[in-house]
Amino acid sequence: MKRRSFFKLGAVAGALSVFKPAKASNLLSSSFEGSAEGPIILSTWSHGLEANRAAWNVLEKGGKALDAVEQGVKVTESDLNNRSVGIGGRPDREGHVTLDACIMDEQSRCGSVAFLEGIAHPISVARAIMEKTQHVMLVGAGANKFALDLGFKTAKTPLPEVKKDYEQWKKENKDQFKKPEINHENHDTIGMIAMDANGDLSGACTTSGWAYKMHGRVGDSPIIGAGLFVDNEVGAATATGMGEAIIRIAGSHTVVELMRQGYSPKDACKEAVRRIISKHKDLTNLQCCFLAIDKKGNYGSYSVYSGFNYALKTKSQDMLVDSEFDRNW
Ligand code: SD4
Repeated sequence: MKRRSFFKLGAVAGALSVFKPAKASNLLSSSFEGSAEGPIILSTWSHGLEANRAAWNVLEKGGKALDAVEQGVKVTESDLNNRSVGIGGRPDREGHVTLDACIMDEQSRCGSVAFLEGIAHPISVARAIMEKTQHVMLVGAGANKFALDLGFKTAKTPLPEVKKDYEQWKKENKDQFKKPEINHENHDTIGMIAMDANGDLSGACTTSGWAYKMHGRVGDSPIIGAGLFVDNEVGAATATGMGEAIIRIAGSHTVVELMRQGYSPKDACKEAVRRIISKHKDLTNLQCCFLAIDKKGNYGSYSVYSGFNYALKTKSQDMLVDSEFDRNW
């Protein structure tokens, strides 16, 4: 089936969502947010714009989506000013910056790393686990040893300025078990999904996770099926936001399976958000966002609260799109 050409409903929905504090579902009746021909890259949040451009350098030369997503999210991992991806990230409650990442390709091969410390590119460690071991996931000391054995670049974390913020946070937060806060101020995981010129899909997701989390906590981002899922027959999805809620509904896998059943990417994301909302009595600060693409190049997103946006890159587009959402903050 021929792919439809892009139309700017996503941008229109975004503009409306800025000006009208109503449920976005009331604003746009189309079940499609957008559609593109040829290679396409989608990634979460505004840092995705720069990441997408690096990924595009791979795809425009006819490269594979797998290489594109790895190169793309590495840009964000390298950004020392980014406080929730890579080695510039914020630490857990005990002062450790623990990094989570995963990658998945068109053959359903996948690699994942969690609770990794002091390694500059968790996404490449995840890829090495996928390509060089019989396993899918390595965590903690074993993952660190694996990365060091392969000669991965190291870094001292937390960065001095991040440590200063952490010391301040400790003074102000004596109650270590206070309710988590993931809102429009403190989110930044990058999830990237891409389709190459061959029509093959891959995805990558990388984060330092929820700032000041419990030591040992792992979120959705490195969990295949939660923070990321790719099925080359159907589509790909990634997630950002409160990892615990996303894991509970196996979020990204749910989105891909809904697309298999015929849901558009946007409607699949919306249904995943509906499930999250229905399973939580208290939605305070419970932001969760999904972003998806199908095999025809249709894409869409949906979030619990307003404020989520994603970066889109195609041959003719390089833009940030505001997601539709269920409720305003
Ligand atoms: C986590 N999902 O560790 C990540 C955090 C995130 O936007 O995406 N924040 O739960």
